[in-house]
Amino acid sequence: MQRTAVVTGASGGIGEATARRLAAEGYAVVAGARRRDRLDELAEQVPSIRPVTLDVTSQESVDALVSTLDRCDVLVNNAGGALGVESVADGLLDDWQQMYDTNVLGSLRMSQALIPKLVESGDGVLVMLTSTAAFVSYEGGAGYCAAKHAQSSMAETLRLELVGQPVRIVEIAPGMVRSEGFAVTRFRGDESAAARVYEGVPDPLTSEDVADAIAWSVTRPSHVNIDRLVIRPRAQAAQHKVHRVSGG
Ligand code: 8X3
Repeated sequence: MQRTAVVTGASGGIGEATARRLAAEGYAVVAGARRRDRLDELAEQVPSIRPVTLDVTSQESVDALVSTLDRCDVLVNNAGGALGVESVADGLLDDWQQMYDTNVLGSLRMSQALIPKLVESGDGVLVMLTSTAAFVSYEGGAGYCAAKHAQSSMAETLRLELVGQPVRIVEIAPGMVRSEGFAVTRFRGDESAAARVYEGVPDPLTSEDVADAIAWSVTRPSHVNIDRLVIRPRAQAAQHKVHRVSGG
C-alpha cells in the first residue's frame, strides 16, 4: 500500500518543495493550502500530488480534508509564517493573533485530527516545521518567536505523550531560508525590505534544502526518531551572526 503524506501550506516555498520531494520519494501526497490555483498547477506537474483546499485556521476546513483520507502516514505541519517586524511595544495584536492561529493552532488542529490515522498506520511521522526562532528571541521578532517557541513545545510534548505508540515526532528548525513569500509576507509586501534580509549572504538555504532535511528525517528506519534537526546556511553561525559580502 502506498504511503500517504499530508503537507500543509503546500502552495509555495518549503511546503511546495516538500510536497514535490515526498512525491519523488514515492508517497501519495495530499497538498493542502488556501491558494487552490497554485495547488492545481502543482498537481498537474506531479500526478501523485492531490490538491485540497485547506485553511488551517478553520476547524471545518481541517475536518473536510481529513474526511477525504483513507490513511495518513506522514503529516508535515508547515503552514504558518511571520507577520510584522515591530517591537513588542508597537506590536499589532492582529499580527500576533494571526501568527498564533496559523503556526500554533493550525498545527494543533491538524495534529489532533490526524494523530488517530498516524497511529493506525503503524509507522506514522508527524513533522513540525519550526525555526531557529523557536529557541532564541530577536528584536522585532517576538510575535513570531513566541509562536515558534509554542510549536516547538507542542512537538516536545507530543513526543512525550505518544511514547509507546507507533508515531515519531520530528521537529525541523531552519535558520535563514530564502523561500518564496516568507520575508515578503513578513514585511507586508515590501519586496526591497524583504530582499535586505538576504543581502550579501552568499548562499541562504533554499526551500529544497529544507525539503531534503524533511525527506531524510521521515525516511529513516521506523525505530529512529530525529527529535530535532536545526539547519542553517553555512553563512549563519547564529541568529545574529550572519556573514555578508558587500557588492555580492
Ligand atoms: C525564519 C528564520 O531568522 O527569520 O524562521 O526567524 S528567522
